[in-house]
Amino acid sequence: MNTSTLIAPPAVVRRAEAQDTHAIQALDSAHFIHPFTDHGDLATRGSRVITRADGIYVWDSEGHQILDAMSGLWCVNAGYGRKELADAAYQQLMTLPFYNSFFQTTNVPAVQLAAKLASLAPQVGDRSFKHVFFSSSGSESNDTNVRMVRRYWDLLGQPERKVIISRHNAYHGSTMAGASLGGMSGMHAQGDLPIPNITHIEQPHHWDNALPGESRADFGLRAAGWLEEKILAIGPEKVAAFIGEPVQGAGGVIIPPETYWPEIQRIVDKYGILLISDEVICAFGRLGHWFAYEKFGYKPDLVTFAKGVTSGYIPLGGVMVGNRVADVLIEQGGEFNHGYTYSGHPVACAVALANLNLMEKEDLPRRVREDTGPYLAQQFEALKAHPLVGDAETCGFVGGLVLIKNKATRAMFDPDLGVGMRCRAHCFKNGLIMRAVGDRMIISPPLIMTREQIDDMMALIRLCLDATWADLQEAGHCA
Ligand code: PXG
Repeated sequence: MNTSTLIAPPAVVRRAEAQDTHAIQALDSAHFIHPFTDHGDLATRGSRVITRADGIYVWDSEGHQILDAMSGLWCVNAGYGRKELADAAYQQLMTLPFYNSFFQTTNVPAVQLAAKLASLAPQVGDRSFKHVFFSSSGSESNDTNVRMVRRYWDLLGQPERKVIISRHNAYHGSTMAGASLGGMSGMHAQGDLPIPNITHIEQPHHWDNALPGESRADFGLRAAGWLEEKILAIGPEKVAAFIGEPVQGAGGVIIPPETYWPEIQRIVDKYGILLISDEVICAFGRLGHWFAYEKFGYKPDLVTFAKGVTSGYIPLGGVMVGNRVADVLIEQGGEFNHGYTYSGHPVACAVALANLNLMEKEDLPRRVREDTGPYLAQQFEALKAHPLVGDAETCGFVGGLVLIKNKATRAMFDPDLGVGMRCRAHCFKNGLIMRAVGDRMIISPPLIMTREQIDDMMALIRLCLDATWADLQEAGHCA
C-alpha cells in the first residue's frame, strides 16, 4: 500500500515565525562545541535550529513542523508545552531557587520527591526502595553508583570486591565512569577507557548474537550465562556489581528475551553481587511501568534514573538506593564523601514532582502498558511486510526496526552505504524525527501519543521507508 496518500506532505507551516537561520547557524559554529559531533563537519553544514515545541511536535527556525518520535532524547515523556511544569518551576524559583543539601540541610521539594519516588518503586520480595540520592544527570548518577557500590563493599569488610561487569553496546553516560561502564567502542577509543575494574560481556541481542535457529528463550539463557562465565573468570570474591539497561536504548533498542533477566537475577544472587538497573530511558512509563525492573521481574539493588523524571524540562537524575545498600550506608555509617552542588536542587525536584503528578493523573504508564503500547506493537508487527524491514519490535513505547538488503538470506547492506543515515535524512525531509543506529531505525515517542497520532507517525515512517527503498533500488543496491 502506498501510504504516502494517507497523510499530508511535510507540513511547512508558520513561515511567519521563521527566524534568521543563517545568523543563528553562524553564531552556533563560531561558539558552541556540541556533544557527540564532528565539529568540522557541522561547521560546513550548519545546525538545525529548533525554536519551539508543543505536544508531540517541534518546529525549526524555518517553520517546519516535525513529529518528534524520539521525545527530545528519550525524555519528554509527558510531551511538550505542559503548563503545570512551567508553573511549578516558576513558583519554586520565586520561593527558593537554590539551596544545597550538604551540611545537615534539606529542602521541601527534594524531600517530597524522594518520598514520592519511593512510593512509586514497587517492592519485590525482600527488596524495597525507601531512599534516593539526587544528581543532575544519568552520567552523574552512574558515577554515584560506582562510588556507592565500592563504599558498600568497603563497609562490609570486602574492599577487594571492586569489579563492575557491564555489557558491550551498553550506554551508561559520558563521564569517565559512565563511559567506562558503557560498552561503546568508539567512546573507549578516546581517553584511555574503561577505567580500571570495569569489564564487559556480550549483549543479549538475538538478531546479532544468536546462533542460527536458536530460539529467543534459549538465547536469553545463554546470554545471561556469559555473566556467570565472567564472574568465575574474575573470581567471585572480586566482583562488586552487574549493571544493565532493562532494554538497551542508545545501543539500538535491544529488547532482551524474556528468559534473560530472571537468569541474570539467579546468577547475581548465587554470587551475592549487587544488581544495578540503569533506567535512565526505561523508567517513568516508557515501558509501561513506573520502573522497568517490574516489567522484567527482577530485583535491583540500585536503580539509575534521569530524563523522564522531569520529562526533560530541567536536568535531574539520581539513584534509587535499595534497602540492602541503604541499610549498610546508614547503620554502619561514617561520612560518604560524595555529592554534587545540585543534589536535590529545589527547582528540579519541584518540576519532577509536578511531572510525576501529571503522569499519574493522566495514567500514562498504564495507558502505555494496556492501550497505546500494544497498539504500537501491532503497527510495528505490520511493518515486517515492508521489503526493506528485516525485523521490527517494540517494548512499551520504544521500538526498533532493522533495514535489510535481502529478507530471505538476512543479508545486510554494506555499512559504507549508510542506509540508516539515508533513511534518517528522508525522515527529516518529511517532518519526522527518528534515530538511526547503524541500519537500525529507532523510536521513543512521547507517552501522551494517542492512537490517532500513532497512525500519523506510522504513515510517516512508511513514507520514509518507501523513499529509502526507492533510492536504493534506483542506485541498484537492493537484492
Ligand atoms: N544511562 C542510560 C541508560 C542512558 O540512556 C545515560 C545513562 C546518561 O545520561 P545523561 O543524562 O548523562 O546523558 C543515558 C543517556 C542516544 C543518546 O544517542 C542516549 C543518551 C544520551 C545521549 C544520546 O541515544 N542516554
